Amino acid sequence: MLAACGGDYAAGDDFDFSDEGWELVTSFPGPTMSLVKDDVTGLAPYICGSDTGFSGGARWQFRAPAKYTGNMGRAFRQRLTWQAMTTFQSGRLYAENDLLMIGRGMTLVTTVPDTPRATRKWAQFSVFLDARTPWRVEGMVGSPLATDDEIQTVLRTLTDLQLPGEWRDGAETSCIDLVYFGTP
Ligand SMILES: [Ca+2]
Repeated sequence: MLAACGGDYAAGDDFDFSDEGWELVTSFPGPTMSLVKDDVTGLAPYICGSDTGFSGGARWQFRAPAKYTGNMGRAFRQRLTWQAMTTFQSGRLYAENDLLMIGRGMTLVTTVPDTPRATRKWAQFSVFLDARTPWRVEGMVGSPLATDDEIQTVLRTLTDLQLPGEWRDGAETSCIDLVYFGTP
């Protein structure tokens, strides 16, 4: 475990120095990622994705860099926490967006509700890295709830972690900060 910024976690980012290798996951052309190094709120730095409007059926996500992957078994029964903020002019709010963990042979998805409803207002998010959060097994009939064993297996063989990015069907700039994976 690393001990930094006053907390324990398996991997984390506050974006103080760079975008740390985060990227956007998108199935359509358009959204671009940026590192905001300074802003009037004094809350920078953080990373953002900007899109120009409705993106079709699939929403875009933030993909965590390599340090969040590999054997992350020590994150089991801990939490993933982060903050998100969105800036928008118009468009409808999505009710939720997906959070994905992909391990060897299995993709787990949970939907994250309570999107940031006001423009430029940071919101705190937290999910459990165990069955206390309803992780669903994607690609299986009925998308059954994942068991603790399945979640632990995915964490031990993690190849991809994707946090919600897009929150609206209109143009937006949506940002994340203070990501801590495997934190108490
Ligand atoms: Ca959008």
